[in-house]
Amino acid sequence: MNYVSQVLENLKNNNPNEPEFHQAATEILMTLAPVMEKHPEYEQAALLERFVEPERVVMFRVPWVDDSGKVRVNKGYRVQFNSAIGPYKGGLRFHPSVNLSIIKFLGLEQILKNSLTGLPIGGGKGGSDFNPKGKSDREIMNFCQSFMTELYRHIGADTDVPAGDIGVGGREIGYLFGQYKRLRNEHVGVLTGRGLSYGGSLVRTEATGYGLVYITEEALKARGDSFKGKTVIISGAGNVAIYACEKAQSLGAKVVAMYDSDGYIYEPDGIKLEVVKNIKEVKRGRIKDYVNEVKTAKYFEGCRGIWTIPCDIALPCATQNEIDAASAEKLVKNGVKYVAEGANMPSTLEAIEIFQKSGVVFLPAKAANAGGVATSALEMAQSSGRMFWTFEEVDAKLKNIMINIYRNMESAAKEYGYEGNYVMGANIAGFIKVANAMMAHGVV
Ligand code: NDP
Ligand code: 2IT
Repeated sequence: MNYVSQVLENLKNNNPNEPEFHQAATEILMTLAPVMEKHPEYEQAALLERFVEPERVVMFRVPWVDDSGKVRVNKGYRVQFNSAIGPYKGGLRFHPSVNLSIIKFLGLEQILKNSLTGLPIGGGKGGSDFNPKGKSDREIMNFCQSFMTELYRHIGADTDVPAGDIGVGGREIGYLFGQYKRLRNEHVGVLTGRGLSYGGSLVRTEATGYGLVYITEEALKARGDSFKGKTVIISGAGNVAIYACEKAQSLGAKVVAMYDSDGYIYEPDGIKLEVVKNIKEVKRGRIKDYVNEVKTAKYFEGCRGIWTIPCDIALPCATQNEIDAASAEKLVKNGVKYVAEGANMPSTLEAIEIFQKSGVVFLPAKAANAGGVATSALEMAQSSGRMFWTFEEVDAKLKNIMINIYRNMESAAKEYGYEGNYVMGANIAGFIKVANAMMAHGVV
């Protein structure tokens, strides 16, 4: 058995009942075999065994009081996966499905994603099985304060810098930051995605969605094409989905469908984003409310049906494994040409294979959604430099970073003989930098 297969088998045996972690590790490790052949010194140094083992895992109790006065208890997590190239960096997810397997898959992905940005950030991820849906602002604050009351001792501006992810946006980051500042008596860049009045960066809110569209635009451009006139499907109706929609529309695309976890809206004339923003960002409501305001649109219960709508470009921006083999086949049959992942691991391994075999241009998450964390790193730079860049400055840097990611994964894929395979390209390009740093640090 070759080195990568051995490491993968051991990982599965040593971490049973962690299917998402196994899935992410399989996708990554299987593409690294050619790197291991070229660098036998990595095996000697047990580099892969170290790479797949988090440097530190923190799990903790989060007790809080709900509005009726009842005490509730949730699980809290922070996986500090790899700090070879910079402080741990990655979001916090609050969703009832969160468990150790999900946080570890996200953390592993984050190492390579952060490396691809070209900025000095290591990989980490955290969160809780707390469900923010339907909670009052006071309950959200109580929860965030309790969560930070444990987390604060493990993080720091030069140690580990969390940010948002599913269920964690500007409101939650504000409460988390307030509690950190109170406990540490320090106003520093310990979280990103902060409000503009207390150290946040312009464009961070838009960054993941904009970045996703910038890198897809680059892939289109390389093929003599553009977003203009393209039919686009975007899953999700949260932070990433909304700003992917905004940028795609501004480039002339027609976004015809979006969803939340209850169901999807289909609007053949093109979605009116200001209506979605009002429902989601202002009212914290459900996507089905859209059809009350836009009479030409239709609402369908359930999510999977969205992938049966014909489109040129699919941008999955909700959650892991939202595109399975059957959905991928349907998309291909209906003529999809580009799939770019805004969410983390939205396509199953089988779905990826179907896209690649069918000649679909497939841009994997760790490259395609890196704009969010890249802009987080720009927020860190502004914080430590006590500077504040304009929207145009940050946006230009973000675009540049996304174009560079595209070029780097393109050339890494080519160098290893897998031209056009961006899963190979992104994993290899991301890994090499981390591997070089780990080798330089010795056995740690
Ligand atoms: P939000 O919480 O803002 O939005 C998430 C959206 O996805 C909501 O519409 C939500 O619907 C939907 N969703 C979540 N879980 C499910 C599910 N199990 N089934 C169906 N729909 C679901 O999160 P973000 O937009 O920030 O994150 C979306 C994805 O992008 C995640 O995979 C995240 O890891 C990834 N990502 C986020 C970045 C960021 O900067 N925010 C950066 C890079 C990646 P509902 O409200 O009904 O739950
Ligand atoms: O998955 C991700 O890259 C994020 N949720 C953003 C992480 C960050 O630190 O900005």
